Amino acid sequence: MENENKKLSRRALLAGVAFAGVVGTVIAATPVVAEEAEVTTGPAPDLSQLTHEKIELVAPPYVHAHEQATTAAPKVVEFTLMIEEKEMVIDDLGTTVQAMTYNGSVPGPLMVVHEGDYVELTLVNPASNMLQHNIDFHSATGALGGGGLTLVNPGEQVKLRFKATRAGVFVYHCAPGGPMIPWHVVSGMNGAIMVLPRDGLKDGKGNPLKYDHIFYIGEQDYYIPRDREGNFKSYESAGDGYEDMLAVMKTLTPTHVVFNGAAGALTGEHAMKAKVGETVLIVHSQANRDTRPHLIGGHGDYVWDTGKFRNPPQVDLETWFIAGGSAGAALYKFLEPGVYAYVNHNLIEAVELGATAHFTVEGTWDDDLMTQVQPPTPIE
Ligand SMILES: [Cu+2]
Repeated sequence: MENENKKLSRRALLAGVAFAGVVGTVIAATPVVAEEAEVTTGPAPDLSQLTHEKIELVAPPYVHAHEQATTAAPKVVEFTLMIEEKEMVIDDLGTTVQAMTYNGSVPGPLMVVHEGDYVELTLVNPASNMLQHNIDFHSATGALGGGGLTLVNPGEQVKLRFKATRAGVFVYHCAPGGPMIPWHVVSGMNGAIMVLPRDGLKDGKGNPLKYDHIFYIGEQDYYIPRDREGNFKSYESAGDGYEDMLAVMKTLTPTHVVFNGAAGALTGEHAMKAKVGETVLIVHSQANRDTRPHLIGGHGDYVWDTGKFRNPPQVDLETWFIAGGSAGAALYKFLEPGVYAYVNHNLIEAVELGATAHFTVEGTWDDDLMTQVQPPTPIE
């Protein structure tokens, strides 16, 4: 198999289907599911009475404007994701990855709808790209989460509609078949969607919960090959680095674990901002690997660690667990000003591999919650 893999040209990568015989199953062009199971199509839904809303997505950690609760009837919410293959710098050494992105960012943008809405996604794979891509929504039902209906070659676009029937935060990611799946995901091709309950978030006892700000943090593990001297290698295109990256991927040991595409993407001048007394909702996704978010000096007041809003949130958490392939959400009201680090509390991953973000919080210090009773002084 090693030898066969080596023979695969960039052209074969482009036609991901060529991998079918090499490793496992692969998604052929649409319709996929019908090839393996007998499928008939039921009546088309009548959506003619529903209003359509077109949403312009924004790059993480920010999130497009949305209502936290709604009394409106379900809608068809239209999004467009433009696939962009591009070189990205991922640390302060200047290490690069030939990233695969939705809308040019790692992670892709957070989409927000309400339970019962229809998501209508236009997925565009411009001719300037080299690879086949698609999208698997963990919030969608059937056809490999939509992956089986959205495989597009460079120069093609496709439109998928699914009904958002389950409330929560969910990962979406590229899944073009076989070994292409993990490769695209660890090259950055993942994001999240938030399906809010129509009547908004609740505390588990029926009381509404609101947030003043929402931030979307996508955690990304990268597997960057090194040369003989141990320096990170760079490649002309994603395809050129494929075999080397696959070898690193198979060690299951990432070289980088970062938030929003690069070490330092959410620290210093890029820190997220809030004020004392404000409540933030932090949506955290990890499409490939387990993680354990922790807000240093703060808490998770209400945490949906599995990310699904029908489950009551847990309260007062110090650290929470997000399983690889899922997203979680944590609500926290800042009580003290200062800089807060938000980390993956595998502290090696936080400090050495990059998984640290910052919140800068303005306001008045509450001496009752904490004070330095005696500054550092020589021992009496
Ligand atoms: Cu892809």
